[in-house]
Amino acid sequence: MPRKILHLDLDAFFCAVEELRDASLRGKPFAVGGRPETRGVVSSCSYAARSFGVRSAMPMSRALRLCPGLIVISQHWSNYGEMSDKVMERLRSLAPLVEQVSIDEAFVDISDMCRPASGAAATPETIARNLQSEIRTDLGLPCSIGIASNKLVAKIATEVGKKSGKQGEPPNAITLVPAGEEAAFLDPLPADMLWGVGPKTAARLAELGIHTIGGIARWPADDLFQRFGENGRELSRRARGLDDRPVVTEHAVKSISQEVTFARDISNDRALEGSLRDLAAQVGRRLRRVDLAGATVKIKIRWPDFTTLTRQVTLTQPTDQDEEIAVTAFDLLAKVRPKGKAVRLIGVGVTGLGAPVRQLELWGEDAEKARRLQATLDALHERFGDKAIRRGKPHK
Ligand code: TTP
Ligand code: MG
Ligand code: MG
Repeated sequence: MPRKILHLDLDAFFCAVEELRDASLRGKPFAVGGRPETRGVVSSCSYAARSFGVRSAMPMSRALRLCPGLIVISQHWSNYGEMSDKVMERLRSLAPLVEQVSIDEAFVDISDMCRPASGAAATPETIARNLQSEIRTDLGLPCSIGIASNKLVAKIATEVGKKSGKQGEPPNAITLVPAGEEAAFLDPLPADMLWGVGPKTAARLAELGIHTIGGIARWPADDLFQRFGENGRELSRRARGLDDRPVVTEHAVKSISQEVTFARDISNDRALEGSLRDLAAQVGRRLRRVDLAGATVKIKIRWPDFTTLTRQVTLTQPTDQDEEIAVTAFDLLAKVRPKGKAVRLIGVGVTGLGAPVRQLELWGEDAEKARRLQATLDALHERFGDKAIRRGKPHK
């Protein structure tokens, strides 16, 4: 029996949440992201803005040139997290096998719901329609859904649906790929829509005259292996619509990170430490909200010449504490940064996520005190916002 995998991705997610805060934004060209004067980039843009060529990850200054009337809204992270949690909860009440892959996106294995075991089995189409209209009516958010026999094709189905929407409006698409038609569905699509085809691989494929996924599927698999190694073999399988990865519920989130690009390059140690501390606090808060801790702390640095490096270290025990993340990040920074060297971008993240260790004896009294302080700070932040309160200098 082929599986039935549903993939859901919210339409212009951050923008949709902003429209709930301010209904007058509806239908207007607007973007959520950083201010243009601080080298901000677009996080999410409304479908009306997309008609002007505005896209995610584009510098906000460029977005404004493309769309002069663009309204720029700054991010309200806690709202996005809250709405994302509600959507995921909704999915988990639909079926037990839910894999969240990003803040606004998840796979659900609905195979069991479609089996005619006890009386009338639902069709994938009804499941998708009902889910979409519930999320729209109860949570106020538009979404697009793809359904296929595996994750790879379901995700691409969602993307194809989003592209076929009416110009200037959230697509609200539902796209079904019947079992057996995977390869035919993928055949005409551009090669770079296939997972594993980045810009470099796409360019090398184009040199061979391969521009579509079907082109990859028809190319001899041995030759793809010769040219691209193991990835080539995988590409050949995927291009034919084959993917047997299961939907996994645990540790769907692989890493949590936060970064900032400075308006002007920064060489002052204290300013850098201050930024790292802010970023560590955001990472810590996001960890605690989803009840996870990270075993590995990493930093990312971009120098003024745009060269970028990352460094990481694995702790003896996973942490979800701002202070520990910050201090570890300072140490990593001190190791790679020559004194006084200017920095363009800095980021902090954690990976190796798992359940936080909570046993008292492993922590000791000081750690327990620190955690209670952290919980109090979290509660204050929730009530009064980010800048309301912060600790003094970190103790090394
Ligand atoms: P996406 O699902 O990629 O984009 P979207 O929901 O805004 O629009 P659509 O799916 O309809 O194409 O990302 C989900 C959210 O993640 C997005 O609303 C904002 C955030 N995000 C960023 O902050 N930076 C980015 O570069 C991207 C791509 C997304
Ligand atoms: Mg989305
Ligand atoms: Mg998404």
